Amino acid sequence: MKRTLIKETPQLVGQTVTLKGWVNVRRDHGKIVFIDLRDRTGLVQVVLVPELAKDFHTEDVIAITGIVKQRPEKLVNPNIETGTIEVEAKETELFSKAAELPFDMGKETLEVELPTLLDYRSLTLRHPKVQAIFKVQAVVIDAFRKALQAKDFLEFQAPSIISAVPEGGAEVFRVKYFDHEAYLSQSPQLYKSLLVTAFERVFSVNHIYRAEPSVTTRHLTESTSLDAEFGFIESWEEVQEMEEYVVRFIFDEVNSRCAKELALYNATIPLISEKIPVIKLRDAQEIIFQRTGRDVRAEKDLAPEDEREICAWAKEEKDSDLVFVSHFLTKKKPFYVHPDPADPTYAYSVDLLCRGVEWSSGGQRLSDYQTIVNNVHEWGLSEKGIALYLQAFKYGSPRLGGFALGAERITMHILGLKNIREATMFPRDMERIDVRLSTLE
Ligand code: AMO
Repeated sequence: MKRTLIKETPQLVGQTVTLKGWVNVRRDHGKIVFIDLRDRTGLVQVVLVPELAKDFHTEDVIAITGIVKQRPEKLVNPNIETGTIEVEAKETELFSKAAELPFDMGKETLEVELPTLLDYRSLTLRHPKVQAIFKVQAVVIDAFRKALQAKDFLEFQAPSIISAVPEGGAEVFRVKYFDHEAYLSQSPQLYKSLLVTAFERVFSVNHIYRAEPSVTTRHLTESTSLDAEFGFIESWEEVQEMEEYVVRFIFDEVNSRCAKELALYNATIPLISEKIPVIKLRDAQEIIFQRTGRDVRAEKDLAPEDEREICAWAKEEKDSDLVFVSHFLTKKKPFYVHPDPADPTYAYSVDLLCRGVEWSSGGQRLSDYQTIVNNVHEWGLSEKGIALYLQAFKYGSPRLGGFALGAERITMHILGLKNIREATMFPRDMERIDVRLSTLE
């Protein structure tokens, strides 16, 4: 019989259907057995006589043919979408038997520690609450694409094996690439900027690699970067405005497409005021000093606790979970950033912070060929090493800028997850590289 998807069952009362999926939970009540069956579209309660329920247990893959029955009012389960019905089994079939489980998969929340969650990834990714994370992430990435396509940006595929290090030298993975020195890309930065000189507006969804030598709750060595870059801007504020538009778009999409997933985590979309506040680094540091007495006013960057404090300020004073911090120190930024002509110590750079953590960096880039060349020398880089980038500006470039958002950080903070690894299917960090999925001895 043709397969019916679980989400369709409430519309099929009185009809015979065949459902295929995994046993989520089994409950034995003497002469009657209940199985919550799961497929990619949801959960449904199936009622069986013990002979049909056989020895099916959690994660067995089965088929059930039965009649969809309306549940009496007092037995309606408001917690599942199919809660108004149940399926009375007439026939069952076992497709695949699951081995004994290492932990209880039937609970609403998987009660395992992070290492177990990741060591058993093939199994834990089946849990509905774990799946919700990646459904939200898929919508975040899809919304990023849609937002930029609507503004006429072209998607490009960024290379991962590169020979230049755009974001500074410390955190790179070296790759032995035939007779060349190569790296895993820290960022598609140089490619996206040079592509603006050809296509005006580009974006990419790509992996970036950072040899982060520490284990934190917000750093991965391989993460998903949502990069955008565009030309003919009048000022760095246009970059920040485009980013604000994209973030609003993402929030709207997650809100309208992920209600069920947000509810599982008791999560709400970050509060976004009519206009996300924008504040310069030095002003942010002054505010931190005024609020906490901690004097960070001469620091070259924001420390994690500063980011938390400035987010707390935005929430309290501006009714916003998000805040842009601009004008970081030019010398702390890569060679391509555009200094503010009014005070070149500071750059036309802008980070977006949300719920205590940096979500993105961006800003206006240098576009004058000779200025870039001078900077390359000043930053101690090799002109030959980035000749392809320089070529783009040598032959004419509009004024340009862009930004990059971290997909895992967005997912993590929308759902209130404690560790970025939870928002990554197969996280890479100093200690983890799936040795159990390795062909190396
Ligand atoms: P940046 O280095 O700030 O900027 O990276 C942009 C965003 O990417 C995410 N991110 C990470 N997420 C998890 N683990 C990591 N190790 C990690 N590194 C980065 C963060 C961060 O805000 N070229 C610039 C972007 C630009 O100017 O357009 C860049 O790479 O969310």
